Amino acid sequence: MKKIYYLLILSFGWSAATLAQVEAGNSDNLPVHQYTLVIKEEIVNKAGKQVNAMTVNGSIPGPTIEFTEGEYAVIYVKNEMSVETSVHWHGMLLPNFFDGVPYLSTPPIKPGTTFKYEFPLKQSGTYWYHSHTMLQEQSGVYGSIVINPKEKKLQYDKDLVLMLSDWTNEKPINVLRNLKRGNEWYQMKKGTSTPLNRVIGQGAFGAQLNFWKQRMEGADIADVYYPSFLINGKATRDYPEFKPGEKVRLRIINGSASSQFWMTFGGETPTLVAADGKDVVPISRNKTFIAIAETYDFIVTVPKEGKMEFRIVAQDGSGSASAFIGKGKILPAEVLPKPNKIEMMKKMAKMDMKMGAHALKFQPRKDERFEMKEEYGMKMKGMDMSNDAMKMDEDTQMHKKMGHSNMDVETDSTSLIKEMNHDGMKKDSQMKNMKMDAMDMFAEYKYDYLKSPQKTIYDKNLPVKKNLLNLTGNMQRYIWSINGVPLSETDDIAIKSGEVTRMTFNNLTMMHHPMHLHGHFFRVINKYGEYSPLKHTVNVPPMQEVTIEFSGNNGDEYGDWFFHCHVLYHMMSGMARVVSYETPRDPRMAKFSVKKLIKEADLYYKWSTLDVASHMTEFNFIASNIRNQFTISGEYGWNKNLEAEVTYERYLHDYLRVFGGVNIENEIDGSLDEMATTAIAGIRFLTPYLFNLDVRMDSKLRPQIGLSREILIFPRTAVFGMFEYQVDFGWVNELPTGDNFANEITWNAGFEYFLSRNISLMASYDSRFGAGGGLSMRF
Ligand SMILES: [Cu+2]
Repeated sequence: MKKIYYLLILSFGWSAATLAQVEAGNSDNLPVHQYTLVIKEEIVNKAGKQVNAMTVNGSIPGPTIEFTEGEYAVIYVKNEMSVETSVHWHGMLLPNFFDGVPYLSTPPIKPGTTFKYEFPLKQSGTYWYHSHTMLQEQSGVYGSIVINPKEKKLQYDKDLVLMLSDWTNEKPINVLRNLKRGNEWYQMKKGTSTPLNRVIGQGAFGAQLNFWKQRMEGADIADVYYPSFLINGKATRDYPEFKPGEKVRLRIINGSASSQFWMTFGGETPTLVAADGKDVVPISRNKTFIAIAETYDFIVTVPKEGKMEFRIVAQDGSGSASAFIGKGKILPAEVLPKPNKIEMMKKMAKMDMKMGAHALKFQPRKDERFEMKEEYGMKMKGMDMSNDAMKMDEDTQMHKKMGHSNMDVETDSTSLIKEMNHDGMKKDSQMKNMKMDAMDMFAEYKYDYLKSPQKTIYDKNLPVKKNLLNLTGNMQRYIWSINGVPLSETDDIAIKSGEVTRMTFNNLTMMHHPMHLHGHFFRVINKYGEYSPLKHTVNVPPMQEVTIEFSGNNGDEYGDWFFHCHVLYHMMSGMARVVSYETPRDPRMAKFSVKKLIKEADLYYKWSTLDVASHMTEFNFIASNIRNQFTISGEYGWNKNLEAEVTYERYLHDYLRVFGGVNIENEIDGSLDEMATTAIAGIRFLTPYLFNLDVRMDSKLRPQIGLSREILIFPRTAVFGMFEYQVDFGWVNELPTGDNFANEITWNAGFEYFLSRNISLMASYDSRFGAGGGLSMRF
């Protein structure tokens, strides 16, 4: 009886506390607007296959939650899954505790529990929410947020939210595992691989050599194969309910895990009115790029006759989706050509630039940001591109001169070249043209169509703190980082209220990175200078530089905010930071260690391969995280030759690792009677031109050097080869009398034909096992 009484008091106490919390948070007594979101594991069919997914209120995407500016949002998130979850409110200005990054700012939502988020709505516009736990966003945990302004300023009749996303039938963790192991299947499946025959066919062999020399395979746009791209959960959507002549505000959100899109519109040219939730100076515009996590609002007019197409195409041209607004005959949107990666390689190879900046450094604690920027990237001598100390107004000037996609490039480059000459650059004009070419390649990604209606410049008296962030990555191992340092090896970036933080992103990779800062809006410095637009996510194109600045976030200047690339697989591979006001940690977070979040970006991934052929069988197992790798391998020839090896290796930086382990080999050719077990130690190194070099010494003091390489020669066919040379000077073993040394050469060569993601046909000749063919399977 006493117990029940006690429980009653407890539960009463709890509800009183909840009320008090509402009152505490809602100190201005704002009208409360409440939603409940239920996250569940369900089987769905989005691309021709029943797969496990995660839904919000039973659907993918989740529901649109709609508010009015000035309300107080109370959102209950109920976790009905077997794993923990979280919800982040993307682009919202809110108290740090409700930002929704588990273990950093907000407690994770354990299975079977409900978490209550609450915050005042200080803004209006189009935003979205998504899980911030592991790869759950790819599984379906995302939806849209619409906040109506107190006073409607824009003229339109109706709203339509268009949530864009990418869909995979694979488990997202397997997608990342395949990226980590370097499985080339996704590019093959998409038809975006660049085998040697195509490279040579397009006269780009020289460019290919240039890339290989810098340890790069080639130009890359998107890593993952998606069987379907979705608009509001489907590849094709029809909205016949809109009447001819009506003005519809399309609220477009890119909720993809790793796909960026080009958007095109049929019918009348639409008007772009907002970006990332903020109004912009309205501009009539059709073809527009939308990076991951960005939002754009366009006002379209429903055609008098027919239905207009809204079309998205993945940046690499690997797929599209369409929505139709209105009724009748289709007014098609422009179909964009597929980008030619080999042409891109040719252009990039012509540029005077150095690729292959480290994604993993030998000394992660050493500040080498400026050296890194100096050494890698595009060399624009005469233009002060390598100097971070560039003043803001100069920056603006330069952007003006470089112009943007829609401007006459000729005039633009001429004035820029004049400027360069003025700065004392004396180079032949051909060189300049090449560089202009290179800049033009990414000119269409510039944000020069966005102008804020109000000045966004900060008080000139505020101190400015500059930060250079080189965006770095390694495609071979799929490690992404900032300044060569992944999240797991770094400290927070300290910021202060009352100062301006100016960050320059210098992308040293071949991929685009949509960088997102939680809880803040930043100015993306563009040609409009003082009127530069405010955004929460900014895309940084390959080998390009973008500067942003921010100061505070509307009264919530405390706590730790996550800051990361919004390509989910890049974030989960280390391209993230914590930006901290360095205020005491919220006591409600005491039980939750941030280490848990940081570890998520440094997990071990495991994979194996098994070859079964007429002459031999081979097994390989690898477990690998950012710095460490364990390998178990065994080869057995039916002619009774065997070699097995277990090694541990440590990555000192991207290309260099030290290793140690044990090797077992038969002593006499064709007989397993005598087995030799030796300890081995050495280094492994990825050389320019992408050869794997293995230099080792065994416990019998026999040095050995090995070299291996694999090259894709046709769309689905790769050739591979390995060469090992071992010398025995008789320091331990006794050599036959009269011999100063003995040597052993081992080699193999063969080809592999990819049948599917996990199965290949293979044929090879091996100096130990002879010739044969069979199957190669990946697990
Ligand atoms: Cu990225």
